[in-house]
Amino acid sequence: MGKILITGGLGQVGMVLSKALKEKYGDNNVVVSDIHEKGASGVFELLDITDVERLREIVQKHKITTIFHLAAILSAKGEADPLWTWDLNMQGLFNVLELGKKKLVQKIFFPSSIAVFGKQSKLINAPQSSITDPVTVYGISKVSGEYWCQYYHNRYGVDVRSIRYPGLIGHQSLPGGGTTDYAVDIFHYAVKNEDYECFLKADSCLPMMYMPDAMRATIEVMEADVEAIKIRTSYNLNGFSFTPEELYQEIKKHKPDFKITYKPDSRQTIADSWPKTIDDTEAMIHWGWQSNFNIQEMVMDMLSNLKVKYINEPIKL
Ligand code: NAD
Ligand code: AKB
Repeated sequence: MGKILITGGLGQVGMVLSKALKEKYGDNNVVVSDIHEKGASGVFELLDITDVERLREIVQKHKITTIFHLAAILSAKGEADPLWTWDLNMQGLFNVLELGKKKLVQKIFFPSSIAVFGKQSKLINAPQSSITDPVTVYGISKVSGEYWCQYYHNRYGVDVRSIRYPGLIGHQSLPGGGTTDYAVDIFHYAVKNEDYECFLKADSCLPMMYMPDAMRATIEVMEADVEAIKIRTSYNLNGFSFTPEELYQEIKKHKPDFKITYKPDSRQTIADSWPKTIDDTEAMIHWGWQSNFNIQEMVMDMLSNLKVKYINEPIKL
C-alpha cells in the first residue's frame, strides 16, 4: 500500500486502524492526522480535512500513496448542526478524491455506513442494492459520498474502495456521536459496576461488528486485486445483529448484578430507520469477506480487555 495517511485518525476507528496498519506495514509507513492531537503518537500531522492546501502539503511531504479517509461527523452528532456536517463530510471527501484524480495518491478508502439505508429500504437482510433514503444528514452525506466515489472511479480512474460499516464495537476508545454508541458505552458501565441507562428501546435491533473483524475487512478490501472490486459505491458488510436487551442479557451472564434501564431519545428515530440485518453476499463473493466474531465471543473479549484497561488507566466517561 506504500505510504499511508489516515484522516480523522484519532477517532474510534482510527485509533485501532492505525495500530493494525503500523503492525502490517511498519510504523514509519503510517502517518496519522486529525484536527486535534490528544492521544497522538508516532508520525502525526495536525490536519483539518477541509483545508485542501494543508492536505496536499502533508501528502507531498510524506510521499503518501494511500489515504484512509475517516474524518467525518457521525449520525447523532450530525443532527445538531446539519449544514456543518454536510460541509465537513462532503468537502473532506472531495479534497481526498481530487488528490486521486490528480494522481497524487494511488488508492483511497472511504468508510460508508448502514446509515445510507432508510425507512423505504428493505430493513431485514438489507440487500446491496436497495432504496437508500437516509433520514440523517450523516446518511445523506454517506450515500452521496458513495456515488461520488463511483463517479471518480468511472470518470477519472480513481481506485477508491468502500465498505458500509455496521455499528462498530471496540474496547480501545469511546465512540464519537453515533446512534450505535450504546453498544460500546454499556460495557464501560458494566465493568465499572454501574447501572446503564440505554438511549434506545430494549427491542431495537441493529447490525453491529466487532472491531477486529472491521479492521480485517478494511485491510482486505484495500489489498484485494483491482479486478475483484466490482462495486465502486460501497460494499454491504455483515457482522451480527442484536437488540440492547439481547446484549444486556449476554453481558449479565458474566456480570450477574449488572442492571439496565431504557430511556429512548431522538436517536431512536434514527435507529428505527436503519436495517436490522444486512446481506453482504457481494462482499463474500467478490473479495472473500467472512466475519469471525459472534456476539458471545465479542462480549467476552470486550469485558476482559476493559477489565484490564480500567485497572491500568481508569477511563472517564
Ligand atoms: P469518530 O467520531 O470517533 O472519529 C472521527 C475523527 O474525525 C475524530 O477523531 C475527529 O477529531 C476527526 N475530525 C472531525 N472533524 C475533522 C476535521 N475537520 N478534520 C479532520 N479530522 C476531523 O468516528 P469513527 O467512529 O472513528 O468513524 C470513522 C469513520 O468511519 C467515519 O467516516 C464514520 O462515518 C465511519 N463509520 C464509523 C462507524 C462506527 O460505528 N464507528 C460506523 C460506520 C461508519
Ligand atoms: C453511527 O451510529 O452514526 C455510526 C454508524 C453506524 O455509521 N456508528
